[in-house]
Amino acid sequence: MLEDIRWGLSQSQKQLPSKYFYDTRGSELFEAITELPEYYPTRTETGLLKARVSSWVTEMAPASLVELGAGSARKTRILLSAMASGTSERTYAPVDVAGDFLRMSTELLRAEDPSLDVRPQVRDITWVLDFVVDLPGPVLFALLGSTIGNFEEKAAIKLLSNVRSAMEGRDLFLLGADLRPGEKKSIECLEAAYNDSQGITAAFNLNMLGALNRDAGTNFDLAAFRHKAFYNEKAGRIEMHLVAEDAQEVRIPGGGVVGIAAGESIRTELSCKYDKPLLTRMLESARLEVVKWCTDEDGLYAMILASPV
Ligand code: AVJ
Repeated sequence: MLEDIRWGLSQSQKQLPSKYFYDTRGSELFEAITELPEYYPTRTETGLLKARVSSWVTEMAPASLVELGAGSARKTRILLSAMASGTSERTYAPVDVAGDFLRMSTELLRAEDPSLDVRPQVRDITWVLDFVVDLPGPVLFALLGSTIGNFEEKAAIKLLSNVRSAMEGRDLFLLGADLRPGEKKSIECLEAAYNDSQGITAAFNLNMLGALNRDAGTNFDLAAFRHKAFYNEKAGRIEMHLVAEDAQEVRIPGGGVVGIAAGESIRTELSCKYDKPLLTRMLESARLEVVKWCTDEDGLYAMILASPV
């Protein structure tokens, strides 16, 4: 963690890894974001899962579901019930860095359905998925919520390749991806999703500094930073920043003091947006092939099912 902070704050565009958003408070704030009127991705994806994807899953009849970045696993229930109509014994392996949150949702799922074999994996989703060898197949891998958007293209392809390496012939990969502005989707709609009127996204963004102060021993002054989020059209991504209102000095335990100038920002998140050619190309680079594709009627969001090449 200290190494990440030290490295990130020494870059010309200061940055911090977005995985540090998700302490318990951060995970709760993210849950609140998913229910905001401006934040369309969650409800759009949920709609697509129910209307389109569940029939794909039923057809495939997977025995196991590996969910990368499972969070509260709320949308997972749609996939699990689609699986149930195909097989009687189901295994669910949620993978997430947010350990407490993962344990909580695991308990809930076990209580709801004692026949479900839940095998939580507390780890970074970019790590090797070596636990998959023990799961009954076929395995459905899922990366929902446009979590892939947090990775720049090269890293995203690496993540996809990592999933691909864990896959066998009949396994499938389900990807949810937020789309770029287009004919029907405006930049305003996209930017509003990251600048909600209740300030929940701002609180989520600032919470990272609180988490770092507590867990890494830094001394960021939370009151001195302001939330900023905008669409970078050239790069095809939303960027979230924390802008220093005035000059700051931040102590990094064992790493000295870093100066932040008035008006300077720390980038806390990239949320990359896609279109079909881009996603197809990225999947192909990871030796995955698109077998199904769908979007909502407003062209906001896409779901893709891919198989190993
Ligand atoms: C969980 C990475 C998909 O990029 O939309 C929501 C995180 N950040 N609001 C996203 C997020 C600000 C979210 N992802």
